[in-house]
Amino acid sequence: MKIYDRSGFPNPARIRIVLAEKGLDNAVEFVPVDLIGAEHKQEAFLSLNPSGVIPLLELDDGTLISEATAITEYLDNLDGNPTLTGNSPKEKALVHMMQRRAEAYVLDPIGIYFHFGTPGLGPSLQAFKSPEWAGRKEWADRNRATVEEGFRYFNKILGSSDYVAGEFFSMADITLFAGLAFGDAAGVHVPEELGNLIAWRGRVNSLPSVQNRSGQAFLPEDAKRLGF
Ligand SMILES: N[C@@H](CCC(=O)N[C@@H](CS)C(=O)NCC(=O)O)C(=O)O
Repeated sequence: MKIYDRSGFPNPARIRIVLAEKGLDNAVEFVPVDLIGAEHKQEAFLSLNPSGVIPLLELDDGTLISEATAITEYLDNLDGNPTLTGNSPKEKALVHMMQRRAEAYVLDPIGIYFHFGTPGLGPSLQAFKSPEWAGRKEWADRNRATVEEGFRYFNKILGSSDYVAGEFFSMADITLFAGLAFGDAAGVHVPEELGNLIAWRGRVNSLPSVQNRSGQAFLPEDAKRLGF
């Protein structure tokens, strides 16, 4: 298997955590994609993934799977013992629902804020992601407000369960964790008063799969270069 990704970025890091959780670190070859140079917006990459984003999984038979959730489902089911996407029908439904909320309330809008409200990954990519237009700042601010509301929502959820979709670590936690890391890189931090969310983040951060995601940290080199 090959995974097209970029060291240190939040969505690829979701898959690094999954690989570590499932003991599959050595089963994949990583193919680096130059996001800052907009390699993923060129025809060669778009022919593999028309969405123009990473991560992208390529199986040995040539099958291409994009979307972190779809890749996670595939990897989680390979050993016949899905631990991250739910085992029973009820667990599967709850993980799916909460992971989608983590994307919709936090990870996706933080991505929009990052690209529309900050210099993003620099001029080469901004030309594709966020061309100049009058409503740009307002769109960024609206998405930032969605993220801040999302933080409060998950703080409430985590007041009555240890993890986002119940009492076990799942794909929903991975999505939210990536969202918080992306938020930090974009300057949207979890407020101190959201104690449940902060405590949960500490618990997730200490998991071996998160500590040891193939030596990757979130946004380190590129974030520094861009001055975050
Ligand atoms: N919904 C996608 C989101 C993937 C995504 O946005 N990846 C980022 C990297 S963290 C990316 O490729 N950004 C570059 C761009 O949007 O041009 C998924 O779950 O895989």
